[in-house]
Amino acid sequence: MAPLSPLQRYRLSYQPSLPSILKHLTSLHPVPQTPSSSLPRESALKDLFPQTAAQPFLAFQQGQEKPSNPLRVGVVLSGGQAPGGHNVISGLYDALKKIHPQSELIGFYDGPNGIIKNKTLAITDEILAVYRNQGGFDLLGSSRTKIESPEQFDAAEKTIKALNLDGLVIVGGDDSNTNAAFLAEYFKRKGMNTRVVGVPKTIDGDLKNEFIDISFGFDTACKVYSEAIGNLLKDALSAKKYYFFIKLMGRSASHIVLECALQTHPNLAIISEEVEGEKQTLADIVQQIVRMIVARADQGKNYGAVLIPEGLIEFIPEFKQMLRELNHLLAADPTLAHLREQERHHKERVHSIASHLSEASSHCLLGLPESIQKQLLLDRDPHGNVQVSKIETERLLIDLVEKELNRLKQEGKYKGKFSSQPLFFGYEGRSGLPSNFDCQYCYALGHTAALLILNGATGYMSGIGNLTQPVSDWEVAGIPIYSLLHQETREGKKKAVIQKALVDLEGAPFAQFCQQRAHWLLNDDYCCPGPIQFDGPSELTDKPPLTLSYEKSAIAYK
Ligand code: FBP
Repeated sequence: MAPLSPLQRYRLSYQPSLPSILKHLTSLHPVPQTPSSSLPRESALKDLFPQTAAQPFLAFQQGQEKPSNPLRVGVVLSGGQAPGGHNVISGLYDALKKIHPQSELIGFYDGPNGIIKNKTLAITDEILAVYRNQGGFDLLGSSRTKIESPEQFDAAEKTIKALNLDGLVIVGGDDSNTNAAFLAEYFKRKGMNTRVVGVPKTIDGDLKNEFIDISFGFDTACKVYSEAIGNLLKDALSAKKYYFFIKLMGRSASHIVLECALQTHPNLAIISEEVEGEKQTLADIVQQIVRMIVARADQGKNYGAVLIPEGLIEFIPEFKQMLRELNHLLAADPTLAHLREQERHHKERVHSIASHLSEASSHCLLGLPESIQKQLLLDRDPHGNVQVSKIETERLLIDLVEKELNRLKQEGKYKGKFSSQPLFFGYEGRSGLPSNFDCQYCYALGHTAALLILNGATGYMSGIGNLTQPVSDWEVAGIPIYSLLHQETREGKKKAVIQKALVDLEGAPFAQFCQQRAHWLLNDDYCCPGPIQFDGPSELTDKPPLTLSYEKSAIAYK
């Protein structure tokens, strides 16, 4: 393991608080709520989950103490890193040891690959001691491998049987938790007693719904980005010479942009869901930025900042259609996949691909700069998604804005100076030292996963509610993953997946943003949140995300 900095060492001694209800795990009893099968569902979905579709939501209440045998549980980290992953593991480990001191926790290396290949690490007090409250996923590593083919299911079954596991905890986003639901169904069908439990992870914040307040990692990542954005805004105000075009991670939804905008007050923040809702074209977005720059230049201000969501391109109607066609085409035609590898003849290659697209999509693709065309044609991720983090939307926008400003300058309609800096904040937020909020949330999620396994629940997600209240009042639940599934077209095929939660344009956080944004446009109302605080008044150390607080207070006032 790499050496620890003084702050990392100091954080090892932080003891996350637990919700009161989780303090006596072995005396908690599940209380079944509404069965998830009573929710409206396409019958194709029900057919995929004959064993697990009818499971109820689970609440827990204190009852008689029930001693348990030792449990053997496996844990895997899946997908992109999110701050707090190590605390899910430490919460799970501590809970298993409380349930029975001889319980064992076995970590799988390299994400789901480790399950397929049976690559494991027996987790001990000593191993865990240097990972408590630390960022990253480096204890076990991670991957985006999906357990999908019959051979992979077979390999997973062999591993789980060889290790004789009572439970398997899958820490992941929407795709990984979907995978957890399929594995739970498969194990049950095979008569295996291994319970599969998911934990909601992703910095993107799009794994949430009426049962899940927020995925872990979102809070820390947004605080890391907001610190940097706040500093850039101060720099803009000091030097008065740059426009910062800052792309922020979040493959689909704009939750990160919305949260960071509310924390820092940039001059403009683009919300992909609004772009789609209002059917804005790329030209409309460019015009919106240009209008802001011209208006500020009229006040003698030639500096500022624009926040851009990573997934923007997929929400612009003309791009959405083109990407749908491209995904379908590249998934179906191996000849084109081969062409993708021939880097030298880009023009020829892109024209050949465009000739298979509709007229509008072909026009859209051919009208883009070569660098963006190349990025759009890169290999899809294992889930069939375009790798939006590799598409330099911030540079595309700068390019188009600059052209338009030059045109206006020639017409005498713009007299300012435009000097820009493209930035992308993504990976640096995914492995930061987790905030107190994420440390405590993850520790509680780990405990709840152990509780679900102890109570024989499979195909469930670990759920913690009431997150804007003091930790002692947080609530605990088992959420049937089936209840979160719907059918979606991926790589040209219908698939059961957990629906990503996009920014709700009717919701309280977006309403807050709309109320303030006109003011941010011209005024320098910049806010500098500074670095994550671990010690001090709880107002500084334990604040949940602003978007979550606005959502919860809106519910309270309904
Ligand atoms: P998860 O959904 O797996 O948590 O990952 C989200 C994310 O961080 C996105 O914001 C980003 O687009 C993507 O991962 C980048 O993936 P990769 O690590 O494969 O480059």
